[in-house]
Amino acid sequence: MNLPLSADLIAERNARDAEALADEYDSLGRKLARRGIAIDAVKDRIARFSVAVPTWGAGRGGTRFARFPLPGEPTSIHEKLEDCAVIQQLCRITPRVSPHFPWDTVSDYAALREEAASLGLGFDAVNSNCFQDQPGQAQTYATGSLSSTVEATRRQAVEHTIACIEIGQKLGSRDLTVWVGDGTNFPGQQDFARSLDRYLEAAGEVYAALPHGWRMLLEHKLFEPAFYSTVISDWGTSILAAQELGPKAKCLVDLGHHAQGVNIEQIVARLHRFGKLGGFHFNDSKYGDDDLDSGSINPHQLFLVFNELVEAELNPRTDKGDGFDPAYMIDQSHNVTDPIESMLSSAEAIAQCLAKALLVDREALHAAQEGNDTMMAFQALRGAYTVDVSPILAMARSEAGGAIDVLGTYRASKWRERKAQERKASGPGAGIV
Ligand SMILES: [Mn+2]
Repeated sequence: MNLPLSADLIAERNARDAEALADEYDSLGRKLARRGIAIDAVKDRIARFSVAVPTWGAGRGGTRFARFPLPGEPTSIHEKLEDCAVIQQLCRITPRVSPHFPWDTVSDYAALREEAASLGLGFDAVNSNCFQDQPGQAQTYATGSLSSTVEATRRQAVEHTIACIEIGQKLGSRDLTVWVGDGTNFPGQQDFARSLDRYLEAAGEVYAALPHGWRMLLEHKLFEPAFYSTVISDWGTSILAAQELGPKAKCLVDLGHHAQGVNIEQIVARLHRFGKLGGFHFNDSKYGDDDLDSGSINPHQLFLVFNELVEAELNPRTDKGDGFDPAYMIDQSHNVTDPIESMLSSAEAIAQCLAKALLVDREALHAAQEGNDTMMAFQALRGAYTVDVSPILAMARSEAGGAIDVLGTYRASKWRERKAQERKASGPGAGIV
């Protein structure tokens, strides 16, 4: 192992915080025991939880107006892995990275896999890129990709996506996430039915190339970059496409890819009901974006999503050929913060919502639901949501070798300041939007 941060620094900082944590953990343990909940069981479940981080999230994002580079941000897959290893070393629940091609292209993927392993990391779902043109590319994606009216463009998109699967096999991935920006900006621009037909035919070729044990995760998005219609626009289109493609095709829900006010926790329950919940991308939004840090705007919604995920885990749809193994990933754009700090803060917010969902008195909830006792059903959720679970997360982290105070320890490491001296500067256009 070649971990980026000093284990001594983490141990030294933890020693300072350990007594206060033990006190808070014991106090919370007594409170939960009075409710019949064993705090150690919750902590053990949190210790088993993990969420992937995307390689592109390690760099500063931007908007279509500007990107503000951060001194010391990573500019290569190797530096991105290093930063992802810092996140994992501190928080201990982000052991896998999700790569994106061609952004993360290297000549030797076996070596990249070893490099990641030496940093304590593995690889999660591979992501294709059929939404921007690359230098030297034969066909443009301006007409769409898998659904383009141009046959040669569809072929190029299929071949690229299959190439991503082949890279993923070398990296140890088991999932392919497919998001395409295909859609239109004007009424009448394309035929709704024919564009979906073309998508399904091309996606079917990708599906046919899936190796044994692989899943194809279809990520829908309501709008952007297309602003009038999107081919895979919502969970309804997504599940129809997944059902048409076959059992290895599942739906991936990105928290920010819906119309405002849509009940996303209900979508989670619906997809699971039909054995089609394949993954979840975490972020938050205030208006119509998918860019803000997880839990920064509406942590209660995140809790309600986790409440459904915990229900789903307790009730796997084996009858639908589906257990419960969703691919979780943080997917947000860090425009004005240090991406490492944002992902540490987001991983914490995500795990907090899982911990709170684990505290829900399911027996009381189900009894109230069956008895039509609306207020007590709601109180079963509220009673869990209002608990401060941070001592559980901190204890799980520190027992796994992570930091009790992740942000304080990260800042004390002066990682970014050191990297600003060592790494070459990134340009204003080098980021991911
Ligand atoms: Mn996403």
